[in-house]
Amino acid sequence: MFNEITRKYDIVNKLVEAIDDKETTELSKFLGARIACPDSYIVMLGETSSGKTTLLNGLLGGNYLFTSVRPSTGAIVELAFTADEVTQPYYAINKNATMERLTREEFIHLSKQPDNNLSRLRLEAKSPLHGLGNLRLFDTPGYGSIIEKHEELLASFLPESNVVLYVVSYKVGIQQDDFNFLNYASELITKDTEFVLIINRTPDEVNKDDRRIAEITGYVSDILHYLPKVFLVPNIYCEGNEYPLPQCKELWDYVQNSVASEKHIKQLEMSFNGFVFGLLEKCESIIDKKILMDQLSQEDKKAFEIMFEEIKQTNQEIKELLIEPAFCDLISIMPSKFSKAKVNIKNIIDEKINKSDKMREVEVMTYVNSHMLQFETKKQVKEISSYIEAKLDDLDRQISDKLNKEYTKIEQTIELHFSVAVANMAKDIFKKAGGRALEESLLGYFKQFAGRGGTGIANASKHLLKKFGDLFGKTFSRQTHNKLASTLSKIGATSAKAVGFAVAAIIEAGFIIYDILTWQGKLMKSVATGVEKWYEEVVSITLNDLSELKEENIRLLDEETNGWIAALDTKGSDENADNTEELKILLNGVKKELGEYKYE
Ligand SMILES: Nc1nc2c(ncn2[C@@H]2O[C@H](COP(=O)(O)OP(=O)(O)OP(=O)(O)O)[C@@H](O)[C@H]2O)c(=O)[nH]1
Ligand SMILES: [Mg+2]
Repeated sequence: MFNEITRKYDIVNKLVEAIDDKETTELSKFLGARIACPDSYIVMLGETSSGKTTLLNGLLGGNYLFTSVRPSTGAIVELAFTADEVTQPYYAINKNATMERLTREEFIHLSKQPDNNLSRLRLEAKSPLHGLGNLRLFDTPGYGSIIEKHEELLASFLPESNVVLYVVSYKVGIQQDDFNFLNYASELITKDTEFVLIINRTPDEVNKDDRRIAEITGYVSDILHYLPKVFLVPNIYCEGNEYPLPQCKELWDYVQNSVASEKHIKQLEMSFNGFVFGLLEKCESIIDKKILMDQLSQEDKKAFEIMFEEIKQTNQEIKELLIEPAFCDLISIMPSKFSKAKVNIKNIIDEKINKSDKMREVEVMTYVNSHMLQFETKKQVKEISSYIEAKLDDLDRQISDKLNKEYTKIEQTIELHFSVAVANMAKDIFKKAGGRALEESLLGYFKQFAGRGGTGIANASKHLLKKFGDLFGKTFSRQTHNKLASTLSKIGATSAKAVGFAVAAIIEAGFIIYDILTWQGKLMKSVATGVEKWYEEVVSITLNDLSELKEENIRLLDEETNGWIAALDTKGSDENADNTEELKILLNGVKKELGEYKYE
C-alpha cells in the first residue's frame, strides 16, 4: 500500500541494523509493522437501547455480543478484526495495561458489569470488513454510563477516531441527553473524523422526507454545524421470539470506503514519512555522538560536566521562578473569574425572562433550556479560555527566553573551550538536541501504541501532525501549546456537560412552573440552581486541568534540558565500538538516497 514509504523505511532500517542500538531497533521494528499494517478506528455512540450492539452483531453475523431491552453494554468493547479465523476471541484489557484471556461467560458478564480493573473488553474476529490495515471498532455503553465511568477513555479516543457512528432510535428521536452528549462529543472529535448518523429501526414506509427524520437530522446538523452522512436502518420485526439480525450492507460498505479513503491514506502517508525521517534523525544523532566522543580528552569531558550543572541550575530556576508562580496565580484567580461569569449568565437570562410575555411560558422555557444556557455559558467559557491562553503564552515566552539565553551561553562555552573542529561538531549535536521533535514523536507514538495491552487508541497521522511545527525549531513552546489546546477544549466540553446538569435541574422544576403569576420567578430560580451546578463542575475541572498542565510543563522542561545533557553526555563513551567510520559512510549514503524531508 505504502510502496514509497516502505522503500524509504527499508533504507533507514539497514542503518538501524548496522548501529545495533537496542531502543532504536525496537522503534524501527514497531514502525515497520505499522507501515505494513496501520490501524483505523471506528467508534459507535448513542443512547442506551438505540441498538448499537445489535448492529454490530449483525455485522459479525451472530449474537456474539450481549443485547437487551434494558441498558446492556456496561463496558467499552473493542472488536479487533483479524485476517484469519480466531480460536480464542475473548479478552479483557485492564487498566494496568495487562491483557487477560476470558471465557465467553466471563466476557458477557464483564460486558454487563465491568469490574474496577477493566479498561475495556476485546473481541477478536475474522474480519467481515476490509479496509486499511487493522480495523478496530468500539462499542460503547449509553450516555449515563459512558459519562460517569468511561469519560477519560472516551476523551482519549474520540479525537483519534476515523469514523464515528452515531445511532439514534427513530421512535425515541433526539432527547435532551442526546443533545448534551452530542455537544460534548462534538467538542472532542476533529475535522478529520467522519461522522455518520444512523437512524435506527425506522418503520418500513418511512423515507428521507419524513418529518421525524428531518427533525433528527436537523438537530444533529445544528450541533455539528454541518450535515453528516445519514443512514436509515429499517426496523426488523420479530419472528417468534427471535428476529433476524440487521444486515446494513450499505452502511458497512460506506464505513469501509471511508476508512480506506484517499484522505485517510494521505494522512497516514504523511505521518509515516515523518516517522521514517525521525528514525533517520535518531540514527544520525547516535553516530554524531560516537564521532564526537572519539575525539574528546578527559579534560574536555570534565568541562562538559560543569556545563551540565549549569543547565540543571537553569532548569530549577525556570520551575521555581516562572512555572510555579504563573500557575499559582492562574489557579487562584479561576474561582472568581467563573463566579463573575456565573453572575453574567444569570443576569442575561433573567433579563430575558423578565421581559418575556407572561403568556408564553412554554416557549420561553424551551428557549432558555435549549439555547440560552448553552450559548451564554459557551461565551463566558470562551472569554476565560482566552484569558488562560494569554497568560500561558506569556509564560511560554519567558521560558523560551530563558532557555535561549542558556542555549547561547552553552554555545559560547563550547566555542571558548574546544578546538574549532570539536566545537562545531558539539554545537551541531547540541542544536539537534533542541529539535528532537521528530524523534520524540516517534517515541511517543511507540510508547502509546506498542505492546498488546497498550490502552491508547489513535491513528498515527494525528500524532505526527501535532508535532509538525516543531521539526526545525525549538520544541518547547509548541508542545505546551498542544497540551493547552486540549485542555481548553476539554474545559469547553466539560462546560457543555455541566450545562446538561443545569438543564436537568430546570426540567425537574418544570412541572411546577405552569402558573401565569409565578412561572417567571420559578424559572429564574431554577436557572440559578442550574448555573450554580455548572459553576461548581466547571471550576473543579478547570483547576484540575490547570494542575495537570503545570505538571506537563515541568515534564516538558525536564525532557528538554535532559535532552541537552544526554546529547553531550560522555558516560559510557570510553567503550565506544570502533565501527564509527563505517557508520558515517553508511549514514551519508542513506541521506543521499532518501533526499530532503518534505511535508507532503
Ligand atoms: N424487534 C427489534 N428489536 C430490536 C431491533 N434492533 C434492536 N432491537 C432490540 O433492542 C434492544 C436494545 O438493543 P441493543 O443493541 O442492546 O442496544 P444498545 O444501543 O447496544 O444499548 P446499550 O448497550 O444499553 O447502550 C435489544 O433488546 C435488541 O434486541 C430491531 O430492529 N427489531
Ligand atoms: Mg449495547
